[in-house]
Amino acid sequence: MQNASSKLTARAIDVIPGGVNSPVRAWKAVGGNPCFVNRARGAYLWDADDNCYVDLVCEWGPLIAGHAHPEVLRAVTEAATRGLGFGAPTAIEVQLAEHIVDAVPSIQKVRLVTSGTEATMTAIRIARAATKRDRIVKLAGCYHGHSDPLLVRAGSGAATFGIPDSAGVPAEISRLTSVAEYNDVHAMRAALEAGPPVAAVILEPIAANMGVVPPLPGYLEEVRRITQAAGALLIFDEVISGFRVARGGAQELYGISPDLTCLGKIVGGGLPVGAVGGRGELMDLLAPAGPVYQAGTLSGNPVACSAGLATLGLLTGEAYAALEKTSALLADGLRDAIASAGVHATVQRVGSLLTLFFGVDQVRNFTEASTSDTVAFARFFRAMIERGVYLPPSQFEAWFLSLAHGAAEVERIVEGARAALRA
Ligand code: KE4
Repeated sequence: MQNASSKLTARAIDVIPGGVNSPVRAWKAVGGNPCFVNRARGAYLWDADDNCYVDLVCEWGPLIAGHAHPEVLRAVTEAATRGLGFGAPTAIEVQLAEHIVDAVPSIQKVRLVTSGTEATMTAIRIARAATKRDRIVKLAGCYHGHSDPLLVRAGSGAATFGIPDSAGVPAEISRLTSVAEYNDVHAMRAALEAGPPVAAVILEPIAANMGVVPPLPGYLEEVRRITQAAGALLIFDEVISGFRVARGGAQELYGISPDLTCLGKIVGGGLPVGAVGGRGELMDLLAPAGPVYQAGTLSGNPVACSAGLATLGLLTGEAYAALEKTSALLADGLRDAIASAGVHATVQRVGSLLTLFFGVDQVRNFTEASTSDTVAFARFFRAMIERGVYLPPSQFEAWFLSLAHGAAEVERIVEGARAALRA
């Protein structure tokens, strides 16, 4: 008997490419039919067949306060009754911008957009305008959204010129992006030196798109130093880590000051908001203050901003302490389950971001991440879904916890993992 999700998949595939509006949702990496989600609250979501799961995706990070938090719903409803958007400046955008400026050490001014992709795309354009240079450097395994300059992977040979990582990206664009290995200062130096001067280095200060890979001690400090020496701007893509690992993000956690910061996810509280921020003289390059064009019909949408502001308002010191406690409890429980099952796997965690890697002892970069056992992960994913635990459907994603996850949810996840690892 076809269940509701598979019926919806059949309909979706007829009218939406791959049946989804973002590829990772299709479960290609883990197999099986994706669950269509019907509703969610707190740490739980229910699919179209009313199966209940404890959720470790949390919309890929935004829902750090949990699904449908009453405070956020109240703010959104209140904003919506005054109108959904105006294409004109509103007070709520200023309030959100002021909150971001207050929270993130290196941000003096911020432009609100509607996605992380727009934020990183804009940061690259600002850096190119500010330095009058064209080349950029990104890191293998770091993902910054789907703009052409950033859909690039390492080319062959010492040139370290990038090659397109997607059809439809011109080789001429990719050649302007060099790709280096994460956590490798020599590779970063080589990429900076392997061609004309570089406008910017962009990286996730805590890599979370190859699974969670923390920066090695001293790595970020070295990257800050050599970009400064090379006259290249340092762009921290904190779309995931921003407001996640600390109120001031990874730059507060590690005490590094980038030139530009990209935000997304949590700053929208579940609705579409992205942001790019930095020193005033860099940000004032953006139109209408300066010559760098950037625009958006829904940028700073007041309803979306109200969800973001309400969410940020919930992120107090106590909230981060509670998140840390729950996340540590989960990581310890998973490590214990791995040891009891005698499975070759490891857990890597920074704050409330973690990944369980199969078939490896540690992951410090994309080359090592690529040796993980994705078949084992797929089997584990399916076993966890059957036990009511909804994991990100890929080995190379982060698990996200929220303030709504407590000891009971950790218990359910760890018990599910014990059974799944034995299976
Ligand atoms: P969006 O354009 O998807 O809002 O943000 C792009 C982006 C930028 N930077 C980082 C570090 C990111 O992780 C992302 C998007 N993250 C993925 C999950 N790894 C979003 C999920 C999806 O693509 O559907």
